[in-house]
Amino acid sequence: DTVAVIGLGYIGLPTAAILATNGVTVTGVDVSDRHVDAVNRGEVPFVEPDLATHVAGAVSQGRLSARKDTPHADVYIVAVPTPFKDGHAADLSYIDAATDAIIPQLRGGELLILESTSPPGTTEHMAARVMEARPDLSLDGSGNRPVVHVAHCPERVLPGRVMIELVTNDRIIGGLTPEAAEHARDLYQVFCRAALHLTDATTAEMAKLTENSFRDVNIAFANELSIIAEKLGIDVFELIELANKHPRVNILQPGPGVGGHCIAVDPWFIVSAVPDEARLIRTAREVNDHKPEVVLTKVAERADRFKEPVIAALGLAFKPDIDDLRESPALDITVKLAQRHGDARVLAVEPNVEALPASLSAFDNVRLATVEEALREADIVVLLVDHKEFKNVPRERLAEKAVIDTRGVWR
Ligand code: SAJ
Repeated sequence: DTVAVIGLGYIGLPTAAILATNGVTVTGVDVSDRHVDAVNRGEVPFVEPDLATHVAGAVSQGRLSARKDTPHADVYIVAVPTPFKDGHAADLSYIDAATDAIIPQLRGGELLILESTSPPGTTEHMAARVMEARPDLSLDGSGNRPVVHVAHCPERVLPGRVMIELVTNDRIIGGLTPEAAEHARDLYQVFCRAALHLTDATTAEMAKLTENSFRDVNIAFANELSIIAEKLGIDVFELIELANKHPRVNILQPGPGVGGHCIAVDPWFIVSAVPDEARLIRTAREVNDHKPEVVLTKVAERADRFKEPVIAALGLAFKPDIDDLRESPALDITVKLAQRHGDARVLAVEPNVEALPASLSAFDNVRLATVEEALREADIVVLLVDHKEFKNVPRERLAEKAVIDTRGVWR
């Protein structure tokens, strides 16, 4: 079988590469010249451990190539972004565009898999779009029309561990029909060594959203505890460590907010589908989104004590030991520090980048600094990301400073 993977991003490209290195002939399709050209040269347009080796190998063996238009294939995997629009509803325009490009290629017998994280009902919506355009086909063989199988198989891999987790994570496969799910299982069996669980499409969509909402709600619980503990004058990290000694308690860690393109987004897809019912899930999002303001208020209280304070923001990425700054609460906080404290100098410390992002370089009171410079110059140190470089800062270097440690690294 030939496979076309639509969308060569953080999920599509690793999936295309791992299928190809397992002997499948894969065409990657992307709207971006940069992505297409990079893949055809055997290169990777973004950082992900081990991905470069897979792509280089697959391309040199002639198993993987990329192009901008959608070819005919036996299996289509759609892995395009589903951002949210105003009001937090999902923007399905990328999925619709990918589907519209596939439709004219269909002859019957193909399998169409949606991998993008999607609100409940999206797989059915995608199938309905195909059926509307192609009344000569069917989803189940009804009327003796050739079948197009449609399934949802959400990605669940952790950025930074994608090439490992593609192989080792269980997968959920939701078919619009049982046959569609079975066909999709045959495909994922090519590279996935873990269990493949078959269900219907809407359950699969909700399973993915539920996993990320579970994490969001649990982080919100920790973040709320951090605000409560502050009020009570106790250390939240000690509190959580002690509560977690109970055999059935496992609280996550508070921080300056929740970032990344999944956990801070996906719960809204549930909320916008069932706004009256999803009360806890909505509140968790609000608690986590409010956390940067709580940190900013704390910094402002400290900054008031200085005439021209030097504020060091340690970490810009959305989580430790990566260079990904997108939807990062640490970056958001640092930008607002620069905005709101015009009289201050802000030292942004991010060991994983070589230059300030545009949102920060626009300010003339911000510069990219090393840990050493921050320790030498800062009056106020705000630890935002638990990067490994920050963990063994000698505590005596912090003694004279106002320290706000949002991750509990220096307890
Ligand atoms: N965070 C905390 N406290 C914690 C754990 C995380 O504040 O105790 C914050 C992080 O700092 C970060 C955010 O949450 O800002 C999200 O980080 P993460 O490591 O929890 O998750 P992601 O966004 O990198 O990846 C998640 C994963 N989902 C789950 O673990 C349930 C991954 O498996 C998914 O594939 C991915 O979302 C996705 O693409 O949906």
